Amino acid sequence: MTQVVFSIGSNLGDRGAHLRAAVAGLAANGVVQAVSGVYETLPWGEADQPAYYNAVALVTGPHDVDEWLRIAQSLEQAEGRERDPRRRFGPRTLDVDLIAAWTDDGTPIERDDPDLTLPHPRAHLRAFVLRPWLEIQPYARLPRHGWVNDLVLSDALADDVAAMRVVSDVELE
Ligand code: A4P
Ligand code: MG
Repeated sequence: MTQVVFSIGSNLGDRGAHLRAAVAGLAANGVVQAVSGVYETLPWGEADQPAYYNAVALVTGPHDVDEWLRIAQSLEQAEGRERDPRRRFGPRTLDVDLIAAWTDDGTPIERDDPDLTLPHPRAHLRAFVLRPWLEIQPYARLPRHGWVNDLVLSDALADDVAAMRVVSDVELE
């Protein structure tokens, strides 16, 4: 049994429908304990692409983290995800990333493997991950980086947090 914080994002097609499909797919593989609201966010990494819808889900289930990665990738494929090797941070129908994971005694799972890095190597830089996570877990800690609340309030993320907009007419559960 593991507990995983997933980040889900979409900036192509029916963004809300892709995120709903991701949450339904996670629920089919475990218990979705909480899902954040949906945030519209400016593209991070490559500016020349549409705005994203982003959300975060807290999930427990009888899978190890390698199995969760395969589940995440199969959910992306089911939503028609196509990878463009020239655009590392380019547009996508659905991205499902593992942000952090814990064993059932609450120990953080840390990995430095490029195929699965935990915690996610860019999570601490991303308002679109940390702000929705804070909404569902006010006392969360990002392993290796500390309190999510402190990261959200840091000067480095202030502009990105201010630019996020809550999308009130999309519900994921
Ligand atoms: N991988 C390693 N660690 C992980 C992990 N913790 N979770 C490997 C998921 N995958 C992990 O991922 C590339 C490789 O990372 C995989 O082979 C996997 O084994 P990918 O999903 O195939 O490709 P990607 O999505 O282009 O890469 P990645 O790393 O997921 O991209 P990012 O860094 O997530 O960037 N702006 C906004 N506002 N909102 C977004 O959601 N997303 C991206 C994608 C860029 N800009 C964005 C957003
Ligand atoms: Mg990904």
